[in-house]
Amino acid sequence: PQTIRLSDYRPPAWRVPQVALDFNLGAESTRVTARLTVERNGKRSEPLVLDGQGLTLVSVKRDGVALDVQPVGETLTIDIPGDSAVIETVVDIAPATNTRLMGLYASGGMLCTQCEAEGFRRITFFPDRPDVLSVYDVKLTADAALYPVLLANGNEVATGQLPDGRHWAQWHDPWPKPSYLFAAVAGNLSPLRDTFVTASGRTVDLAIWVAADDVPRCAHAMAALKTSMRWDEVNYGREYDLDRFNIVAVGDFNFGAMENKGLNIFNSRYILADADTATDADFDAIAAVVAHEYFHNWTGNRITCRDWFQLSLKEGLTVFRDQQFSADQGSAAVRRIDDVRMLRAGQFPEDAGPMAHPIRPDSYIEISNFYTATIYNKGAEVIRMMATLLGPDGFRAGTDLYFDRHDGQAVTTEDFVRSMEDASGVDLAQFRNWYAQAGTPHLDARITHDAAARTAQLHLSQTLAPTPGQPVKPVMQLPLRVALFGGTTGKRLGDERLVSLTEASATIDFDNIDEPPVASLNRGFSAPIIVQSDRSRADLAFLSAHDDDPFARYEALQQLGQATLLDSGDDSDLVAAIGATLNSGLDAAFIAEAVLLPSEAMAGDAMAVVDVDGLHTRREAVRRRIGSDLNAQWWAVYHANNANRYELTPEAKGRRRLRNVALGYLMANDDAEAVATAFKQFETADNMTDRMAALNVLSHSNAPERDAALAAFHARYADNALVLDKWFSVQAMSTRADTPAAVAALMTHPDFSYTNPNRLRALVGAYAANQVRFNAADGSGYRLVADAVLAVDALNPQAAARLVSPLGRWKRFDAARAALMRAELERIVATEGLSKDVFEIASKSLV
Ligand code: HT7
Ligand code: ZN
Repeated sequence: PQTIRLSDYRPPAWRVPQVALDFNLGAESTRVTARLTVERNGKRSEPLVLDGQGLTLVSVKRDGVALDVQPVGETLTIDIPGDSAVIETVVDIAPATNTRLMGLYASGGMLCTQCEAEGFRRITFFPDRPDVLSVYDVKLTADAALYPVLLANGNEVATGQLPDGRHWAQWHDPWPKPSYLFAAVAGNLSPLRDTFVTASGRTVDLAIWVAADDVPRCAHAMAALKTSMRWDEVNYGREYDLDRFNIVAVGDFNFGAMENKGLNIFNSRYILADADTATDADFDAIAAVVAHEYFHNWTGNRITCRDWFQLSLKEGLTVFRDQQFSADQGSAAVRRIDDVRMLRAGQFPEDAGPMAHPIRPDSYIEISNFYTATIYNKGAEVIRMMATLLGPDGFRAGTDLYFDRHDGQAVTTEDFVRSMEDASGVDLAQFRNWYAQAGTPHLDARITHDAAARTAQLHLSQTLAPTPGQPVKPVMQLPLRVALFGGTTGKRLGDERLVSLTEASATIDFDNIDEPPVASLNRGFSAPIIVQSDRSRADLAFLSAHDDDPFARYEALQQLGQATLLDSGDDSDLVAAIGATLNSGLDAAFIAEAVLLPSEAMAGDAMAVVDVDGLHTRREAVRRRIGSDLNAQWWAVYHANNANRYELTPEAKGRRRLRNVALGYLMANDDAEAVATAFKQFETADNMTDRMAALNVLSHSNAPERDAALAAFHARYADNALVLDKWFSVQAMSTRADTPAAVAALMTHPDFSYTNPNRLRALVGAYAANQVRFNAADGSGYRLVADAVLAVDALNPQAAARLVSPLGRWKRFDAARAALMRAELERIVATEGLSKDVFEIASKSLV
């Protein structure tokens, strides 16, 4: 397959200011007539080249005259003698057999589109690249009984009935947009409606479209949408710009959601929620994703990407904005902990592995493979660092300038950074390395104290290991929030400082230090790096009790936990620190996160070679010790946080979380009282958070209640696909030794399906994240995942490719496991007819 390179970028030879699309919709066959007004871009002499994939071409006309042209491969080339023309193409497509879920496809009786990144070419011939912006007029015609609702981008301008039982709707989107933001939906859908009055007084009609029975489950998403709309006005000065905003939820979707202009399409898991079917984490994820897609209206839609190498321009910035939004809705500290946990679990391993790439990559084979944690989450961290360096006013001035300067354009990450610099006067020359360099910087920090001089020195040095294609790394600019605490008084010694480390090493001086200091480093996780320091276990325990930055306080306890998992020594200081945190009187949500041990995956990442079984044994032993030594405290926490009735407030969510963390520790020793308590909670819970938490702790146990709970859960939710996903996941994540066999059996369960990405992720994706059981020494986990990759690749290459990366981590494991993983990768690469999606990840993983 061909490699696409940033260095080969050229502006389009032809612009397409106007597009008129006419869809004659049917699940088996849809006819698409496209009229493109095309204009030569400056002095370019090339013919018009249109992308098209899987289209049956019926006819082509240039200025009304039929042309005898045929596509070659996946392009259709049309000679145009003058500087402009109207090109009309007619194609047939087959939504019902579109299992890739890209382009126009059928899901749950409806027809819907997904065009990002390159799906529009599966609908009609078009220059399918983000720097071609067009105004769209769209007519949809369909059977009125099967598809009573017809939606597209923008505003509805006309509707009509036809004598044959069909009907039509005409939509106009006044805002020029790239083809990846096109959307259309036809279905038997019902709306949850509302309105929003913008800051300037315009009323916007809002609707979330779902199956009629699901309408009551849309209230939370609607509330989140309205909160997001106001938040963007207040925090970024951004107002919504159409009369309507529609959201449609679909059951089959490759990703979380899609920000199509005025017509967002969502994976139903990020819309549908009520207390009986969704956990607190689901509710939070819904609000975050609704906000994320809404915020794209400015960061992505009004200002879009010049090319797909600039993907982080919209994704990193929009994730940063959704993180800020979520932080404003509840505990900012807990949100930051969650963001960092996700970064460490998903992005750090990617940055240390064979697919490591900068947030602005240089090349790709398949762009769908680059919707990664690096582009999204590290991209957000890079924006956050700029916000830290510029300060709140400088950052806001920077985004204001960016919106003013580039509204209506397709731009680059460089354009964004320049706006930041120009508005703030802050030089970001060295900072730009973050866009071009892959890998996670390591920072070494040591503190010395001169009691006589009353000074302390913080000695910092940074390194960045080579990554594929980047053997030598420049020095990075690291914004580090640091503070010192008095080891005797426990007080902060002076103000927090923002250190901008621009050298390979530096010493930071502190004055008036009268007692031995303990350093609080990278507070708030101000830079996305790995910190190694000379802080002792006692220092970490001290910070876990005294640090006034909540993230740093959490981090101190996590590092103590990590040290405990990696040593075989005494763990009493950890147990004591957890006990003290339980008694700290801090917010329940914070305590719940702080007292959890790092995951096996996280601890494994810190080892030269992951000791799969040793780590599992050690972590379980430490958990049992924490469970038994603090047994009375866990019971007290469990009972004290029992709510009388369900509420969805931040406080109630925090209490549920802490109570369920307590239940996990109580279950660590599998004792009869804890099992009975978990089963009772499972049976009597009035909400999914508590029911699922109980099922989760039971899933690891050998008690007979486990199977009873799993069976009851399945029976209760047999008709709810999103909840059944949880049933599959909880079994795939079980630490029980029989999990590999259980997962193999679940692959043949009547409710399992290779074609639904949510179900696939719920079973195979969850299993691949179960470090101790996926990495079973006999290689059965690797074989199962590779088999799934090959089975899914024939249906949905994007979904298949996402399952490959766990096998790409072979260098991190012992020789026997590495050989087994490589063998599966080799088997995948040798398979005939492999998609370029899977080929790219599997072949790069073998290097
Ligand atoms: N911008 C959207 C990306 C997306 C996507 C990418 C590849 C294949 C399918 C997809 N569906 C949506 C989602 C977002 O970041 O908001
Ligand atoms: Zn996005």
